[in-house]
Amino acid sequence: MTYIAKPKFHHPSLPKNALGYTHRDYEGSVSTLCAGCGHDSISAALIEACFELDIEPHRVAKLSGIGCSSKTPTYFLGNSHGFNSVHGRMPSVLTGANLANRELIYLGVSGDGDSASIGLGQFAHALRRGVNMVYIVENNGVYGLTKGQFSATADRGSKSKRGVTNADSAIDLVAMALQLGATFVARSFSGDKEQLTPLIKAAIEHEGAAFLDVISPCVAFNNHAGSTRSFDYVREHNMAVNRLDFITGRAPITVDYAPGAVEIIEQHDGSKLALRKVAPHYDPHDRLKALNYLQESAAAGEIVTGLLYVERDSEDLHEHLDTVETPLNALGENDLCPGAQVLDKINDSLR
Ligand SMILES: Cc1ncc(C[n+]2csc(CCOP(=O)(O)OP(=O)(O)O)c2C)c(N)n1
Ligand code: SF4
Ligand SMILES: [Mg+2]
Repeated sequence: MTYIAKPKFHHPSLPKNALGYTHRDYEGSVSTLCAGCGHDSISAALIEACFELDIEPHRVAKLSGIGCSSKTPTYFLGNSHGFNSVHGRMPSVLTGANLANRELIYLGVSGDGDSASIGLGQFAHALRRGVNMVYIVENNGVYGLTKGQFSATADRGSKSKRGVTNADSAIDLVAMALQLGATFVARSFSGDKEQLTPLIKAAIEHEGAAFLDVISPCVAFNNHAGSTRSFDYVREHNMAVNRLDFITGRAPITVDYAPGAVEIIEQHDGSKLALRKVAPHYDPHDRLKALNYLQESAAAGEIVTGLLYVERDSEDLHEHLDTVETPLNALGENDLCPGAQVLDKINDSLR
């Protein structure tokens, strides 16, 4: 793989965040993806979200599988931890890393091929276990890296670049995430940075399994007439149910909202989400209704985007397992090897 170095020079007037970092400090290598690929816009939104949240880059761990989408962690957060794993195996590697050190922010970056085919089982179990992470699928309906075969998320009846019709039913990862118990579920579009950036920020601050399905057109293999993942198609059929403003715990709510138009949702860390309802009757706290709404809208040919579900009192895997707060590599010998008496006590309790 080739890496293109970026010039080190920073313009002195670049805006800085509370840590004194500029956007440049959150960037990675120059992208080697096709010009115009939706995935690059998602990288840009991730950079923006981490800059705006004043995240120290060393607190982030990026994990991915295989695919053009899974290559993208090289192109953002170059000063963070990263692990490019095996095709479809990102969720288990992320789960292991998270169990070993809960102090990091985990970004799992995957593709529709990576998560809906070879990695479908891994996707399912990471979400049902409530691993504290942001799981992003950069969904283009094809295997971009291997030259554009239909993926399992491609709609039945949609056409490939060569005109072949897809006869298989599509897997809707959002519907699956809802059914599997993810506590934060959203869909967005790589071409809508205004919607995507606050969703990423909210997902990062969410405690538990946050799933983000981002429609991300592949300009090389799936951006033609007959595709349901092209820029034109998604723009025409995008139906946002709400718009999100992310407000950190420190900042008072200064925006003046019309009464009834906005719901304020508090998160564990004190941050707040101001949810502006576009579809007035859509309730993002009702898992079952969300599932129904999605399926009805899909049948009507609409692509529903926005914050689709959020659980107010979410929990994560560490709470379920009652694990120790300290990262495992920081535990001393006395903690790890508490002696024969303690071992006898444990053995006795199991007899
Ligand atoms: C075990 C294994 N099987 C198959 C492949 C071939 N392969 C590489 S990437 C890919 C699919 C990528 O599709 P997706 O996850 O949607 O990413 P995109 O390139 O579309 O972003 C496949 C099948 C592989 N690398 N490893
Ligand atoms: S092949 Fe498609 S998914 Fe891969 S970089 Fe090019 S446009 Fe993006
Ligand atoms: Mg893909």
